[in-house]
Amino acid sequence: MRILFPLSTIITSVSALSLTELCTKSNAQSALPVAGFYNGITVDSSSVVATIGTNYSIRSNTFFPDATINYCNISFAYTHNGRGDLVHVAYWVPEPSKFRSRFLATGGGGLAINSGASTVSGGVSIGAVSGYTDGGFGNFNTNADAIFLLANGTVNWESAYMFGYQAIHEMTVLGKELARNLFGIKNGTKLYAYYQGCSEGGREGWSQVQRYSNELDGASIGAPAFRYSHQQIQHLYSNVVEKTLDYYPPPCEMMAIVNATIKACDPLDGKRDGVVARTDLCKLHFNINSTIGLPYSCAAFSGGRGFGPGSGSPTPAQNGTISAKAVAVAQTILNGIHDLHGRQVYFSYQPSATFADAQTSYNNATGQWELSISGLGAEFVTRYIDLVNSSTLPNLNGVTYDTLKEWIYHLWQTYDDSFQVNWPDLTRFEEAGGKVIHYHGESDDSIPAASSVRYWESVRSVMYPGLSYNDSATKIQDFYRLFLVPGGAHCGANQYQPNGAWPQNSLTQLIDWVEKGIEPNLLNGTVSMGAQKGENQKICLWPLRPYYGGSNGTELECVYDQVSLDTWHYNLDAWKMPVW
Ligand SMILES: *[C@@H]1O[C@H](CO)[C@@H](O)[C@H](O)[C@H]1NC(C)=O
Ligand SMILES: *[C@@H]1O[C@H](CO)[C@@H](O)[C@H](O)[C@H]1NC(C)=O
Ligand SMILES: *[C@@H]1O[C@H](CO)[C@@H](O)[C@H](O)[C@H]1NC(C)=O
Ligand SMILES: *[C@@H]1O[C@H](CO)[C@@H](O)[C@H](O)[C@H]1NC(C)=O
Ligand SMILES: *[C@@H]1O[C@H](CO)[C@@H](O)[C@H](O)[C@H]1NC(C)=O
Ligand SMILES: *[C@@H]1O[C@H](CO)[C@@H](O)[C@H](O)[C@H]1NC(C)=O
Ligand SMILES: *[C@@H]1O[C@H](CO)[C@@H](O)[C@H](O)[C@H]1NC(C)=O
Ligand SMILES: *[C@@H]1O[C@H](CO)[C@@H](O)[C@H](O)[C@H]1NC(C)=O
Ligand SMILES: *[C@@H]1O[C@H](CO)[C@@H](O)[C@H](O)[C@H]1NC(C)=O
Ligand SMILES: *[C@@H]1O[C@H](CO)[C@@H](O)[C@H](O)[C@H]1NC(C)=O
Ligand SMILES: *[C@@H]1O[C@H](CO)[C@@H](O)[C@H](O)[C@H]1NC(C)=O
Ligand SMILES: *[C@@H]1O[C@H](CO)[C@@H](O)[C@H](O)[C@H]1NC(C)=O
Ligand SMILES: [Ca+2]
Repeated sequence: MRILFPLSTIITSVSALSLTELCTKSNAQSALPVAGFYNGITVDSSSVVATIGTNYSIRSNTFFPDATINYCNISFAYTHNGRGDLVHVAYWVPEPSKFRSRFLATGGGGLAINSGASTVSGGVSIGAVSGYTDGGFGNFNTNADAIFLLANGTVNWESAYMFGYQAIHEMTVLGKELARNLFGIKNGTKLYAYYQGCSEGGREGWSQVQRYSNELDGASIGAPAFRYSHQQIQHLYSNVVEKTLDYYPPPCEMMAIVNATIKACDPLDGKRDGVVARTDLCKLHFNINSTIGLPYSCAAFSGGRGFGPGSGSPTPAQNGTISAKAVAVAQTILNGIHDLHGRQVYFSYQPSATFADAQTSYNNATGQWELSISGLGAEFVTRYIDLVNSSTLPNLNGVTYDTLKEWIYHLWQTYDDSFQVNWPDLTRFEEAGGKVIHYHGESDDSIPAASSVRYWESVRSVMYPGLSYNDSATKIQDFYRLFLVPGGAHCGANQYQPNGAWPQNSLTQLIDWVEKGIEPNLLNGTVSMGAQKGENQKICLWPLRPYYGGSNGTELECVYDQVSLDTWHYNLDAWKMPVW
């Protein structure tokens, strides 16, 4: 263990404090950032609340190993001078004896700006003061969309920028200072600062890395929703395909296509384990038409997702054989959005991902499956383009593939400097010594895995224009490493490929990289479900791809495969602007 504060008697006394002694309102108040610390922000010291939590149990958390922790939750409110708003932040502080001179910033998911206890608890388990924010949206449970409009037609821009990047930044800068003051960290003593988040939380992480070169020493970022405008409208594409092809597949039929895809593509990676570790080889060698005519069958569920138990409305038993129409829907979805001139607008999920966006709904009166418009996509048309207080689209009448392109363009231009977070030049962050571990489930059905590949590729080509592909791919690994997780779903392990490992302790690997210089050449994954639960598997560093060789297919090789790599790169020729 590192000796953190060998010279300071003050600090020795802080380390010797019990949690009870540390966790008082007055102690927390005296550790607040002083007036003027953050230009434009005034902290309300009377708002401080300090509460002890004991024996908090972290179990089956996607991003942190099991642990039991004690903490002090210190929260307070601040205002932006001249704005009259109120922003709440909360920090979980470890027991003084377990503090490792670390700070962890956390973000949210979906339209939430925080994940509450589920991520700050993990931060405490690695000895970090761990913070989250309410963005000034009212309270910790208010989502960003709830306050996005002041009235129909009037955007609350202050909150849009808070959600975009500002709130996480402020929470982090204030929290680092709180941690320094609480533990008496002197100028010159290192307080390591990290970020951890996935999906929207991943977008928020990149928003910090791209803008603030000295804020973080490292970020562990999963499946970021950072190419926001493209990403959100992409959720509507599957529905527009169904409408255009006039076929609304029973969900069981689409799931059967996915199952057949997984079965056929599983062995292409050299190991028959139910995991499609090489969706690129699947793209190259599997003809989805071969699923036409296969039988499918799903039982009725009183609350189902159409293809199995879930929380949806009742679904009937579904039986049949996979139709050419369903396969056409599936193939068109996998091809990605093209405009009416055939030019590519965006890309899609990898084969083996479920067709979550294509979910239809059952009409019990007619006995038909009908269009069910993706709630993830619809709100970006109503609230963020039309600026009306609604999260649902009544129908897709008149909507074509060109309409999707127009919607993306509108969102892109309107929110390029707030929600869209794909700035490709990370030179300042690199020069400041920052590190990023970026991972993405290869079978993600909500954010295409190719989205992360495209950004890594953008950073590589923008930052090292003079170097060859291989040289720049080597250079970028000095500070930014991408890993595709075989079989992984959206920000978690995949119940349809249960033998795939998930990198639950990627934050620990990031810390080892930052603090000890141990480079993550492989990400460390653990199987979290099924018969192989607990098994350890390594995950290859992009652009190398996994292949299981050896006499028995158990030896992981990370191989360079140009033909496979080419399938991940798209010419988005529908746009005149570069899409980073
Ligand atoms: C926490 O767990 C420990 C060990 O099991 C136990 O001794 C202690 O009483 C528990 N504390 C509380 C407040 O439950
Ligand atoms: C931390 O404390 C604040 C103030 O009491 C409370 O609003 C918040 O819910 C607490 N956070 C967690 C994750 O328990
Ligand atoms: C939007 O509608 C919700 C109820 O659905 C309401 O609580 C909220 O105040 C409305 N917001 C605006 C700006 O009209
Ligand atoms: C703390 O360190 C910074 C940067 O090294 C320096 O600019 C500043 O003057 C120092 N402050 C004090 C109080 O020593
Ligand atoms: C797909 O495979 C899963 C097992 O991974 C199974 O539970 C499910 O019933 C299958 N669904 C269909 C429609 O074949
Ligand atoms: C699949 O079948 C459709 C319809 O017959 C055809 O247009 C398409 O080219 C086929 N795809 C492949 C890859 O064979
Ligand atoms: C459809 O409606 C009938 C009659 O109300 C009911 O018995 C049946 O359970 C419903 N089925 C589904 C799938 O909702
Ligand atoms: C659908 O398949 C299930 C399971 O094999 C069976 O129990 C059910 O009777 C079938 N329903 C129809 C309408 O064929
Ligand atoms: C705002 O727009 C929503 C959605 O169109 C509508 O339901 C609501 O009535 C409008 N509110 C006002 C005050 O016009
Ligand atoms: C790039 O490196 C890989 C091995 O990592 C090698 O197979 C490939 O030939 C190299 N490409 C070029 C153009 O040198
Ligand atoms: C890798 O994960 C396993 C759990 O599967 C854990 O025991 C081990 O310490 C981890 N190794 C590293 C380097 O993080
Ligand atoms: C299978 O591969 C593993 C890992 O390389 C090796 O340890 C083991 O001896 C191999 N088993 C057989 C039967 O070849
Ligand atoms: Ca496999």
